[in-house]
Amino acid sequence: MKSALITGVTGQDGSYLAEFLLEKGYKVYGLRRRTSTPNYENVQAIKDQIEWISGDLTDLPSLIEAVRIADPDEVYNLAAQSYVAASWPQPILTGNITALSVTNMLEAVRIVKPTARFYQASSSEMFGKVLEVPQKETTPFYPRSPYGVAKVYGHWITVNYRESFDMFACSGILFNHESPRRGLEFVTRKITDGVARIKLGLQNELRLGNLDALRDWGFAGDYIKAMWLMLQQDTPEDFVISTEETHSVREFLEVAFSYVGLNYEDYVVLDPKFVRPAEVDLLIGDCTKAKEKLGWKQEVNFTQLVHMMVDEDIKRVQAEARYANAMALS
Ligand code: NDP
Ligand code: GDR
Repeated sequence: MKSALITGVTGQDGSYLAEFLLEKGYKVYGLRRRTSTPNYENVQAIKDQIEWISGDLTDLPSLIEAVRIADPDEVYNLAAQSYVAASWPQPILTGNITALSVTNMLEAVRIVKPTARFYQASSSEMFGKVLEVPQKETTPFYPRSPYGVAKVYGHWITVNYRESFDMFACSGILFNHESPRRGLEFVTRKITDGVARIKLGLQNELRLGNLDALRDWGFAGDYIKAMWLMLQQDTPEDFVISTEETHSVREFLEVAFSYVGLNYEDYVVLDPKFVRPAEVDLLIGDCTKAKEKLGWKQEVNFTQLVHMMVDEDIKRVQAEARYANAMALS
């Protein structure tokens, strides 16, 4: 039985990856950090199948202990301060977790189990300012946020450990990927949650920032398969994972609102609070290398993704409303 250690297992990608690896017969160890109110929402269905290890990405001793306990064949380093907008008000925290802590994780693996295969969650945010379209593995980086800068560090330190210590370490440069488990502050989920609340009469407007930003949006459940495929290769390499299509925030709004018979222009309010100090205007990835070498391909397209997220949010908001009504009557 193979074993895998996942950091960030309670997040969107970690939860899908854990389910995928459990189905493949892996023993899955999940690193969880201490919080005063633990949140297992994404992993509720598999919580008892995960071997939980306490630790924090910023705390090297806890990571050394985690690798010692798990003795993993594969390590997936998904934990991060992953919200770009929060990286301006919290640049040091973002640097500590999203950048420097990648070295903590690599050190823990190098010290305890250097033969383990290591996956680093790199990001299309590293491309930032548009220098080439579409973006691929050889496109230069020009990050536009403290988050993007931190991810560039995480990316290069992973390359460096591969080259310095001959470790099987690789980075997936993943473009935006979404799902019903996406955090509520990210624009896609903010929109689908808003659509559900507006449709059910619980909200009457949706406040957003830049509607012209273009993103290459895929489904998280497809993307975690690429992470696994990268660690099954003969040699460690970095891969872009994307859908090769780009859509604006405005297009996402159109598809989401029209799906429930509404016009987004009647509800969306532009709010400068959500406009960023520097923006990534256009992301579209070329994942030819992944298609050819990994045999990876996306299964869920843009419209299916938006509809899936709206459907799930309507179900969830309805259930919450029913519960609130029942509590009010009891
Ligand atoms: P999420 O924000 O959903 O999950 C982040 C996870 O990291 C959570 O489990 C969180 O734990 C954990 N975490 C944060 N800080 C620490 C810490 N100090 N110690 C231990 N755990 C910590 O992110 P996603 O699942 O969307 O993304 C996974 C990774 O992929 C991230 O590194 C992200 O930056 C990167 N990425 C994501 C893309 C996307 O479109 N989703 C695209 C490209 C890269 P807790 O539950 O306690 O908060
Ligand atoms: P992003 O995702 O920054 O691409 O990072 P996000 O959904 O936050 O923003 C996408 C685009 O939408 C615009 N936008 C808004 N965004 C948010 N969150 N809220 C709003 O109200 C709003 N209005 C407009 C943004 O300006 C931006 O252009 C995600 C994260 O998952 C990262 O961790 C990951 O590395 C990258 O994707 C690839």
